[in-house]
Amino acid sequence: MAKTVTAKAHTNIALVKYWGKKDAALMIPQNGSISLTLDHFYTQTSVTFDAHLSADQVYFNHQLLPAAKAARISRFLDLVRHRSGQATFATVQTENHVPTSAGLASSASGFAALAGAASRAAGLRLDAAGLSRLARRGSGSATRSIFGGFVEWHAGHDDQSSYAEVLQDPVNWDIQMIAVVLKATQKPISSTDGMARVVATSPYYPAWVTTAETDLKRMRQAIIARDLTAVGQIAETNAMRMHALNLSADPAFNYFTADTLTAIQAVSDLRSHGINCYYTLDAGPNVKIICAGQDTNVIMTRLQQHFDADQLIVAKPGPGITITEK
Ligand code: 2P0
Repeated sequence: MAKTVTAKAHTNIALVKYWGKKDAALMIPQNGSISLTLDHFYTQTSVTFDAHLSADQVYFNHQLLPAAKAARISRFLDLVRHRSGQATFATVQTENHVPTSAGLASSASGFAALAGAASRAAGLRLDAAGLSRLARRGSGSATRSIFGGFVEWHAGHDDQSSYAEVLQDPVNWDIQMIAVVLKATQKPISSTDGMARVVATSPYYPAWVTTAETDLKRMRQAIIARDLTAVGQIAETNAMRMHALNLSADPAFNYFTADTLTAIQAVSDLRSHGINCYYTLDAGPNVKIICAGQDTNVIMTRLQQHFDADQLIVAKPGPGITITEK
């Protein structure tokens, strides 16, 4: 009997962002990044290599995906087959507990879980850094979702040197994110294409790489000091600089909707009333608010002037990947 391996990986939100590749084939980023893994959003994926199959079968939330939609997963499985000397196709069952394609980084938890399940099912025994390197080949942000808590992805310069590690886990101080889940319109451009356009055309890109280095240094210190204000300020500025790259690309693009700007304004208002909260934004309309648990009620009350309660999700720091065999 072929063995089935199941992995569960949580999503992460970058506080210092990855936005640009140095090497698209190997997924080597232009700069390092730092993230917080969240407990609320995760992907659970089971992989079984099966000699009876004539093609990979990928089920997403119990629906069989057409080959075209499963192509990125099959390419990733090819990499695992190549490394393990495995020649057979696989059944992949994925359940996503992340709003898909809404800027809540489902590719991060998705490829981290796939890397964990597929590598173990194929007989590879990778340590955490090895898993992180493998997940990177699926999607850059997945590099970080192997680990829990605060995580840093070292940019590196080749396959071996580009991987993530834990900065702080468990996170035993009061920091959380409130995700404001906004109506997802059609994404204007994928992350992969958006960042490639920015690297190729934004005149500000060299400044991004330089300031990211400074942000990484300051963010590491802020995390060690358990300084919510510093974490929030650095993250907010870094996020807006990332989005400024998009606005300065040729042709320009952005991921904001009117609701995004409403949520940003609400955070600024709260702050002017003495509430210590900050926002970050990824490749989608959603706003993630960095704050302390003790301020949850006041922030929720303010946001509910504009948004429904079910659009507001409180997420605490979450764990690293778990892998089980049966
Ligand atoms: C991040 N994002 O650091 C950045 C910030 C979104 C904004 O990584 O091309 O799906 O698969 O490596 O990882 C989202 O892009 O892109 C992302 P690929 P990915 O979290």
